[in-house]
Amino acid sequence: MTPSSPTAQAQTHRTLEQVQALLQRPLLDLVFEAASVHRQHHDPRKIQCSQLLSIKTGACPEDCGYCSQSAHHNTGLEREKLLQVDRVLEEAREAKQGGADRFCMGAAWRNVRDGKEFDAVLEMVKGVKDLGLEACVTLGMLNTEQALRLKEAGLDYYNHNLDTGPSYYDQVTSTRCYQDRLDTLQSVRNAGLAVCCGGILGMGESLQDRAELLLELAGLDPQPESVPVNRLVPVEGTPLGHVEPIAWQEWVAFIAATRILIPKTTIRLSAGRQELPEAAQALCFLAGANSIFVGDKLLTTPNPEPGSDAAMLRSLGLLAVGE
Ligand code: SAM
Ligand code: DTB
Ligand code: SF4
Repeated sequence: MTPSSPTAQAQTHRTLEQVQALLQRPLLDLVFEAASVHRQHHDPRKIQCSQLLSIKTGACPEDCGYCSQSAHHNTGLEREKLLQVDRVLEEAREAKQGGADRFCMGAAWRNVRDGKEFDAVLEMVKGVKDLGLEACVTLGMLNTEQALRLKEAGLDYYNHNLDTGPSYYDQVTSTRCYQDRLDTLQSVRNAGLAVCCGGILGMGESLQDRAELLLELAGLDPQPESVPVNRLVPVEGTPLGHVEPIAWQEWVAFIAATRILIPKTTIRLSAGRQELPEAAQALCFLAGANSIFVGDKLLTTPNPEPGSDAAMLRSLGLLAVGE
């Protein structure tokens, strides 16, 4: 699949060159346009708040170069078996009390396998829904039948990221290919689940790779309901553990371009907010970001303290959806 495939172009009416040019526009012009698009489709004061929990940690057979949980890297992370359903629901209850409106459960699996563990995940999804939260899971690859079982359990979103553009993908992960990711996204769609699909900036990719990723995301038909934009969290022991962090301006530009190309989606400032000054986060919200991860931990790495996030939102006149 090339980034300038007919589907991608028909959806966005943009070529790879045009998306690259968009990412390179003077930043404040780009933010201004994105903010206008954002205000046509969304209430600019509302911020959707998701909370993450790693329900099965480490020892993943995939070799994603950024990931603390890959068995191929020596990150010192303690591996854990699948958590008990009750424990997960206790965490979900606390997340709701803390102001989250969606609970996202992540497992370090290459793919979903039918059996007791998947049945337990279905119980977790049901329990999270019974608490009145939206439910999202990210479990690696799956087929349509498995996606349908998640849908029947009440799942709202399935997260499965394309991570980067197709040309750069094999530099980041070698144990699967881009088409595997697209196939899983299709299974998710077949089951009628909402798609949460985004990527990571700052893995040494070029501007063209970022433009390719944007074209792929915008070319999904229908476009994803949710786009998480992660800034690489460098993890010691991974091949990307010492990559120079990208400038915040590049994150803002990517978010603005995402808002212009995928106007109706929810854009999440995902991993990497910890190191991002609040003023830069404010610019991201202006450029169309309307979601964050809350809680002091992502899956295995730290996230800003809940109190400081609440204060940031208040200071910007923004409201958590659950408030
Ligand atoms: N194993 C499943 C998969 O790969 O789809 C689900 C869990 S995986 C940890 C979810 C996503 O987290 C990845 O696709 C990647 O985009 C993001 N992620 C993982 N480690 C990261 C890091 N160090 N920095 C930024 N994003 C990261
Ligand atoms: C996504 O795009 N980002 C989240 C979620 N989807 C699963 C994960 C971020 C993980 C950051 C590294 C860690 O904490 O292990
Ligand atoms: Fe495994 Fe997902 Fe981490 Fe890749 S990103 S190593 S698939 S947990």
